[in-house]
Amino acid sequence: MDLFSVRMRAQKNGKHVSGAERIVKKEELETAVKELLNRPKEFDFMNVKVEKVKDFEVVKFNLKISTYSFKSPEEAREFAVKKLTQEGIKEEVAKKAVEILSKGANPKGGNMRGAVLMDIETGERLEEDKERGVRTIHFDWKDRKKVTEKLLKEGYTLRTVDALALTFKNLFCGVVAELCWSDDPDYVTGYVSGKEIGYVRITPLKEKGDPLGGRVYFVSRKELSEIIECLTQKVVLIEL
Ligand code: WAQ
Ligand code: MG
Ligand code: MG
Repeated sequence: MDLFSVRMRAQKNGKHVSGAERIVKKEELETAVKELLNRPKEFDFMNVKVEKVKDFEVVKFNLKISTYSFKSPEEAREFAVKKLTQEGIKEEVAKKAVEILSKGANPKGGNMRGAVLMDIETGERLEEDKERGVRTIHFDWKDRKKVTEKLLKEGYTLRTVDALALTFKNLFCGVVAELCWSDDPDYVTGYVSGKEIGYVRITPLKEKGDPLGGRVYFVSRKELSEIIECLTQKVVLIEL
């Protein structure tokens, strides 16, 4: 089967506003390009890159999904730390991750484009470029349409659809656990994930109106280069 990766990134006034990827068969290319073209509401620059996929792996999604609601971000963040410790992350390391995201993970202020890589032993940040971080790319649902219909019907959101696939690729690549909440000021549900705990949706991980968000990938330092290579190079199609 010939597959193509279609990646889109759009900017407005020099600022990133939207980005997404689809991995599709040749006959679905036109639809995918159109869909991505229409994704950003406004933009003044767009780059659409189409590449033939050389190697790919199909993996079966096998995380349980759960949702927990709290009265405040403080309680929700405490719960996130507790779940991360159930995945084997030390409490002080998990707390440090929450603190980094809550202050804005970019050392220059605000958000990063990609994720923080955090040493599970020491809590040190291991990503080389701390403004950009590491971006997980080259993953998609094998049957995105079917998965989207199913998850929306079950009450999940389009963000869940994308985040589930992203975090599943992360865990497949050797990331031990992940902490995430959105940079969208209106989207306050985030998650922690891991092979044991599954995909744990937690709301509200921040106050409404807060523009800060990000991702922390907990990794073992000795696997760092393999993990980064997998996250950025390996093409993974996920079957629900
Ligand atoms: N790879 C690594 N990090 C990324 C990527 C990527 N491909 N895309 C985004 N990030 C980082 C970046 O720092 C963003 O600022 C941050 O994550 C948040 O990104 O209801 O929408 O796209 O099931 O705003 C969770 C869904 C949604 C919870 C998270 O994140 C649910 C979301 P956003
Ligand atoms: Mg996004
Ligand atoms: Mg966002």
